[in-house]
Amino acid sequence: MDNQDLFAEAQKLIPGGVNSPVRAFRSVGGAPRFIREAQGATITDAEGKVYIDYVGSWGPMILGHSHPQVVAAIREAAGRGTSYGAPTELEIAMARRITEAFPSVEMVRTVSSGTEATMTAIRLARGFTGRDKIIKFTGCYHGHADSLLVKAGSGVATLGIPGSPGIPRQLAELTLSLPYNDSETVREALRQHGADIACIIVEPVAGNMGVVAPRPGFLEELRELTREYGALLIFDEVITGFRVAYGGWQNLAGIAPDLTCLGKIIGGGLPVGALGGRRDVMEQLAPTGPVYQAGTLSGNPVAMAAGIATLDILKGNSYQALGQRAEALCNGYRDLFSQKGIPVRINRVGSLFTLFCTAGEVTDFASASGSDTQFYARFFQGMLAAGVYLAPSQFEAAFLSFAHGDVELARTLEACERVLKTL
Ligand code: KE4
Repeated sequence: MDNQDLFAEAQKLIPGGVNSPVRAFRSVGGAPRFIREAQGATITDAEGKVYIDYVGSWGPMILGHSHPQVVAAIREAAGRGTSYGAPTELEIAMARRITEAFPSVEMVRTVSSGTEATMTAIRLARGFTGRDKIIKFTGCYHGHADSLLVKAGSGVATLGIPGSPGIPRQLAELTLSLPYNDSETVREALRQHGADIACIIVEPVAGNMGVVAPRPGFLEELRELTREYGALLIFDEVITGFRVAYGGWQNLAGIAPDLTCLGKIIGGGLPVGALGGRRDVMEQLAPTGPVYQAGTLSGNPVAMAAGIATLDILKGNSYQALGQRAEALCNGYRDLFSQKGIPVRINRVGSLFTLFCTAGEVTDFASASGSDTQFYARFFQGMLAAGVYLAPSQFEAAFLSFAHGDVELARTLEACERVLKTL
């Protein structure tokens, strides 16, 4: 069957035909591509069409798809059993790698998704501080736990869902969502509610409104303010962890949050999330403390093997070279858009970037929302037809992998040049 037929079939059995909303191509139109396999920098759909992939499973595939050493590690682990529901040496090995890569992380709990990591982190912050209110930032997305689906980014922003039905008002009222990069509003919120704020959770580099870098000083001010008011600072590094550096943004910025959330890359493409941080906080987690959290497949041995293999390869790779390649691609895009007189604002941090179809700076969700999402949809469809698979939403990041070489970058820019001529 072709993509259209598969999509029709899938929609009979799965809401929207997808198991995660942003995959549905709702904001860019057309039928999503049903992927049959992926190798290196490319994915192949059910019709046998090959695309240069800039989604990379939304971040995990930084080494490229089907990396031989990662696949071998998965095969080897699976041959010894796929899940035990008991501790393994692999979980110690994963925890050691994370604590060595993140100096602020003294202890780690692995879970099965980024959502579980952030959901647990705010429960832990509430349990540790005895406070109920939390602060997040509008356009940041931290997974779909109830308290965090307030003015969220990613698929919530893509689909224009104001919040989400199903979240009790009394709970939603405990979440304050403030403008990203605006520490004055944070200062004011803490002046009013400081004694009730359990934590501030932030994407240190926002990836879910499209890529937005922190204004110099913004994160440092959050660190100072949380210390002043006795709230915990949580860095949601699910995207940035092992993406922007071997470690996270915190290593580059020299900031030590109290808790860090991870996911995506640490699973090497298998379901893994993790939270870690200060020992005195983490020890409040069951069974050493009263804050409960659990998971049947937490620390799954096959997922650990995939993640460990991925991290061990990454440790020897050059993030600087990856960033330079991303910069070359973004400069190529900028030149082509400029030659056509089409406004574009490209925000890039390392191998993470977003082409915003707007002329002005994009520094928060309000400015990101000023982008021409209709133009983005036309550009997306043109690139897709030309064999380049971009994020099917203006409010997402593009992810470059170590498997994207000069050939892939040249083909991408050739496609862009052809597509812009048609728009
Ligand atoms: P998951 O539960 O999807 O593993 O992770 C949630 C999450 C937490 N924190 C950040 C910063 C995240 O970006 C995410 C998930 N990212 C989205 C893409 N922007 C996942 C893609 C999807 O929802 O299908």
